[in-house]
Amino acid sequence: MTHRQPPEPAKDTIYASEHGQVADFRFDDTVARVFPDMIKRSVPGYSHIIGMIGILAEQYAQPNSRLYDLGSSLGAASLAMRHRVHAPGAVIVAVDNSEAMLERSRDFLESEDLPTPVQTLCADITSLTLENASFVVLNFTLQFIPLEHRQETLQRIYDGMLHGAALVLSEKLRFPDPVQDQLLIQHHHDFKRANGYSDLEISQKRQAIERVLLPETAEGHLNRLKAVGFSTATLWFQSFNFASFLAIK
Ligand code: GEK
Repeated sequence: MTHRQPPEPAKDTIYASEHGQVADFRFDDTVARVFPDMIKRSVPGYSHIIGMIGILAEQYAQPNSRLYDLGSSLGAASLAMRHRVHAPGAVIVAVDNSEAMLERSRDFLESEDLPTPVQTLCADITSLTLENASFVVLNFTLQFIPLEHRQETLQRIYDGMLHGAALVLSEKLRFPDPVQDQLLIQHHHDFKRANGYSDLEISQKRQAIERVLLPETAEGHLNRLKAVGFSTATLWFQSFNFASFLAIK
């Protein structure tokens, strides 16, 4: 069988030159083209979280169930799941509302021959009905959903999950103490600088993202997870102001 070749990863230089008026960040084709480089150089712990998603998916996948990757971008989490999930009849569903992202993700997802199939779906997760889900991933996606839709979106996700199913929720965080908040923002910027981003790139990206990525506190996330019904919700990973939670139905 012949497989699609994944495209060569391109370097993220989107904010390297002066933009004048910096437009709000969008997941368009320009972003999709450089996304693997962008996310690895911008999110501390990203590769670690992706690896752990594979390990967790293997544990929670139930036979004949669905594993959802919500806001799947280029399918990194779906691919990590695909490598480790062997439950018979399990299907991975990768959902994103950016057709540019989904189109590119197909190149990555179809480049390997593995037993668990992946379906891609172009849909808005705020109105998605999940069914028969044993494992759900929201890896840095909820942070882009308007605040007023987050509880309803999580409730819908919870309602589509099987008993004993797990949700991995990864998010950029803010901290109630302004000193702690500033400290971790500063060290996140040190991380980006160490990965080759200039001060201009860091500052323009910050302007582009501040109206579209609205971080909440860890306590806010844990309270909401409990409020929608999860029996257990815990922080399992944190690196500076980036964290991941595990919640069990
Ligand atoms: C990864 N999880 O590599 N419905 C569906 N998708 C959405 C919505 C929505 N309402 N809003 C945003 N997205 C990935 C990384 S990136 C995180 C996730 C980041 C999608 C959006 O198109 C983008 O692909 C993704 O959520 C967020 O593990 O760029 O920081």
